[in-house]
Amino acid sequence: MKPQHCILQGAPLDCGKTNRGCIMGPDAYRTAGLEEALVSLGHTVTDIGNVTPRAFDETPHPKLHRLSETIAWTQALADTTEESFAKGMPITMGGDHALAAGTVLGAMRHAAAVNRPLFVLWLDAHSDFHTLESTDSGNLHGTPVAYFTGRGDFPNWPALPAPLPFENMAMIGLRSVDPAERAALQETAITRVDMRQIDETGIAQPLGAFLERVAAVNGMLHVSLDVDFLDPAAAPAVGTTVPGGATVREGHLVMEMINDSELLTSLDLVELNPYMDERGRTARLMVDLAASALGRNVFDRPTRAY
Ligand code: 6HN
Ligand code: MN
Ligand code: MN
Ligand code: MN
Repeated sequence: MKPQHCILQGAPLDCGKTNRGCIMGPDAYRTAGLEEALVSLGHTVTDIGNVTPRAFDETPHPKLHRLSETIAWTQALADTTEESFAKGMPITMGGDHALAAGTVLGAMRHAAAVNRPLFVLWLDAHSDFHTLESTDSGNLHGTPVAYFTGRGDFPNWPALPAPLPFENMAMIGLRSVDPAERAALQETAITRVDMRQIDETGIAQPLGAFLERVAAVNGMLHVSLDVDFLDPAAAPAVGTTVPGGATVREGHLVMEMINDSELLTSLDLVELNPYMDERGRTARLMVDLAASALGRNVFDRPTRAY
């Protein structure tokens, strides 16, 4: 990856689920040395601080948790992300995965302005493909993919320039998909790579095929990395633990392939719950994965305990 101007934006959004703690995520990434890691790789970095949502009025909804707050965050993050694209590469330090509604919308607006297709790589145990109707938990971090692909009604949410085409999306690491999400996914052209496929074919083959499709049309690539993509033994600081996730090696391989592709244009680091971490090990691992996506060589990984 050529030297970039990285725009670190904190998104301490914690409204996408009932368990609290992701509010501390941005400061955990700062403490774990994200900026220093990127600078050491030859990039320049501006940390613009934490985004704040506009004032919102939360009228309790019978099913959906903190809907107005999530909409307010979506607007603020879309606007900030769009502005950050004018300066460099937005790297969003979450915050829970509801933030991706805003960051992907911001990336969509930028892609429309520069007339390039946007692709999204979703690294997650979950598909986050619920609509406001189909969610059974009422937790909106389970809904951003439905929002930005134009599936289901999201009344009062910011309008999309155009829905993200299903063909422009890959989900890798799947192992916890609710029945309604699964039925809906099967009707789409979203590339879905579950842990069984990863075990059978390796992770490099399906990822490489997706990156080739992005490169073939000079696409922009937004990567959304959920902590629970990783196995909880390696990354315990997450509220939605699902055993059997990606290893540290698979995580680094994915990130190194993303770096080699030179396609990355924006990155989300989501779902880190520092309250559940063990002496910062998950925050450090996430920083190291981000560094791999931005050019850290396999031989240059720091020797440090996770
Ligand atoms: N995430 N499918 C579950 C739900 O509550 O709808 C889990 C969502 C997890 C969200 O991965 O960011
Ligand atoms: Mn997620
Ligand atoms: Mn997840
Ligand atoms: Mn669910």
